[in-house]
Amino acid sequence: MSGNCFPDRVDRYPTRLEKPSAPIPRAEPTVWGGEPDGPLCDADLKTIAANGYLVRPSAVGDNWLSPLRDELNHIGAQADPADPRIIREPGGSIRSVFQPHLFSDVIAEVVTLDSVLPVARQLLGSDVYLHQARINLMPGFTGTGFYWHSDFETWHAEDGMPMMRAVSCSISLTENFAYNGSLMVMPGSHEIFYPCVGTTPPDNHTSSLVKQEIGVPSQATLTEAAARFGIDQVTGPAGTALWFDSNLMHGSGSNITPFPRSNIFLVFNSIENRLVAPFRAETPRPEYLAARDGQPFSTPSLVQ
Ligand code: 6CS
Ligand code: FE
Repeated sequence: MSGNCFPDRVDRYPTRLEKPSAPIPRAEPTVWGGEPDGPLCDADLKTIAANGYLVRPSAVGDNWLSPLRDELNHIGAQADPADPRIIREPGGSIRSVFQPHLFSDVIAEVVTLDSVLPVARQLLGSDVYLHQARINLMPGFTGTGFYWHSDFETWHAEDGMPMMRAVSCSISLTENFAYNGSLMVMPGSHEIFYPCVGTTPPDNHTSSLVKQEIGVPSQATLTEAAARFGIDQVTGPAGTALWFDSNLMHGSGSNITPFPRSNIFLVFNSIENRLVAPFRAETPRPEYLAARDGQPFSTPSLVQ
């Protein structure tokens, strides 16, 4: 398929094109709420607005970490081989599990912690719902990474997310060192949308979740972006939350160390940014990858 499936719709961020196209400056704010709207102070809000990401240690207390790790092992052990929500590495080990909050009450509780939901609401300045939730498991020795990408590029093209008004919260369950496949980000890159070359094949998600090949910038684009923004590596102890904007350029290398890396990954979208038909794919991805009828969280925790 080529071109916009819905030519009458305004597509502010055209991507999956036939040939390279110039970068597009971001139109929307990154931070939609202010200091009175949630737990983040003005300095935190300025940091994420400028860099596109914010690291918050101790988002999940130590008492949560071993139950959560147990849940991950439990989900892995119980996994139905036919369940499409379980994504495996080519070698067979589990790479990601989508909708883990439906497998585990403990994981569901994490979503509504004071260090999680109210932050998402503050950043997006509205009620929010879960667009996507997953656990990522990067085992020692054999874990493979994620190539450079902007999440928004996929969510816009394949899921029909209209605007950059979504934020991801990645909570580490193991220590992130510089050497065990921790996330690399290009600080400030969330301000630029880099259109990608190549049309979306049918059922792209059946391969892209193991190895993304469509919707990744060219090497020339990444070279320019890295020269402009630099690369930060996000390290920190288990329990740290990394908040990052939907359009931040990020990726990770493989993990050949013995130290596994696992995290709970929650994507919040504003209820004012609900999905429409995909901008560059014939059919929407399944609900477990991109919620179309996600329920807004109606009982926000009180801000202390
Ligand atoms: O497909 C998704 O929703 C997410 N996963 C990958 C590998 N790339 C785009 C986005 O981050
Ligand atoms: Fe990503």
